Amino acid sequence: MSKISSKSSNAIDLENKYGAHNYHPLPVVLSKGKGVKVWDVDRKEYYDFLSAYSAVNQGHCHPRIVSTLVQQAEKLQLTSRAFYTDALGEYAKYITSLFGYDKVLPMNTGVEGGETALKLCRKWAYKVKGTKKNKAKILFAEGNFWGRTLAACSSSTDPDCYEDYGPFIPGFEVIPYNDLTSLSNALKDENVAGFMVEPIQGEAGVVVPDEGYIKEAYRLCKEKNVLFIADEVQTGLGRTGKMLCSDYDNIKPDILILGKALSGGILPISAVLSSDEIMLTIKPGQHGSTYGGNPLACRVAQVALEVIEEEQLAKNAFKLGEVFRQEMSSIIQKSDIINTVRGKGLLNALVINDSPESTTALGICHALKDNGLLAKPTHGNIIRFAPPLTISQSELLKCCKIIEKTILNFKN
Ligand code: IF1
Repeated sequence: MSKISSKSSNAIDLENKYGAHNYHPLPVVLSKGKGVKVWDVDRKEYYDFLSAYSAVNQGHCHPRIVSTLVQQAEKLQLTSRAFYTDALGEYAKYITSLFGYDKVLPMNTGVEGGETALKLCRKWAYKVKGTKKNKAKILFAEGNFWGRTLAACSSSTDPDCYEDYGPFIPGFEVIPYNDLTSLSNALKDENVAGFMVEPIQGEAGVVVPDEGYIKEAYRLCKEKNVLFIADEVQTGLGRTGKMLCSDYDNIKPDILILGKALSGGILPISAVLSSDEIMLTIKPGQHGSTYGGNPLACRVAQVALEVIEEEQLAKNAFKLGEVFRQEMSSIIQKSDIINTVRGKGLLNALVINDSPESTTALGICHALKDNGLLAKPTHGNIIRFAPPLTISQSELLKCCKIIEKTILNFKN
């Protein structure tokens, strides 16, 4: 591992001294980003293969998004929803027609999107489906990750997420992911109101379910008048090679949750989309947020979506994802430390041939950093590779060479 400069170590010391220790970052101190690249305080260049966990699909500091941010920031930034603005209606019309829903409820972080979706599901259960008060149940998949709130911890199966955060929220039930029999059995309970699921599990290690799992899960839910809630905060907005990962299964989730790249990584913006029947169960004053739907976020989100559409980022992700997995497969032939590559579009992961408790994956990420590419392990032995969707084929092939060189020369 390369020595870090005094500039970097000063920044690291400050963060450690005055910041909470709720992360353990790689020893790199970034100060600039543009497109698929970031630079550290010593002006060393890196390819960003994390994209802030898929929030920077449009590339760092995308010029159109930045200029929209600046223009709106000099005009009107935040009014709260106590008043109307000239931005929210236009944005709401744009995003609902883009994804084919009646209404959008704008929030800020992805987890607030998840919380909003669960509140809508419970409201709908009581007001429309007729579930007995406080009896509504919501299903989640083992390995799910949808944020850090107590509700998110209450549905988590990862001790790092839930340990010592109890007591947990009742009415949540966890079933195995990619297991239709378990889902079908769980749906026998008439109090089940919703099933919230990621079409590909990101944090679990880019776990791609069997072909048709999402489609059949959706059908089973519809059969029982249970809401299918798609958490596309990480998989959405072109990341997996389609606008939505759900598009691979040709289903339209009853509730769709978007976040991260909805702002192109410029500020926290999330959105929950649904039908009038579901959305209008929440009446004025029954849900909201200070910043939700602020004019700055509306203008930024709209242009961030336009960039994805106009630059055909989903198509690029689809094409280059296939190139990436092919390149990784050829490395797997030559190396005994990696055994699997998996993913869709430009959401991929390499499974390291070592135990989840090992530090091999982290060691490889340190070596990748020294070779100019930033990536991070998810669980233990899995390294996620997710560059901005604006990456070119030649940049991608250059990065595959960096990954190959690092893997083949890696000594644990
Ligand atoms: C951290 C993980 C990824 C998400 C999905 C909702 C949210 C996330 C599918 C909540 C957020 C982030 C959170 C961030 C690291 C990152 C992450 F490693 F934590 F699990 F991407 F895989 N649904 N994921 O992935 O969105 O509230 O964060 O805006 O908490 O360390 P958020």
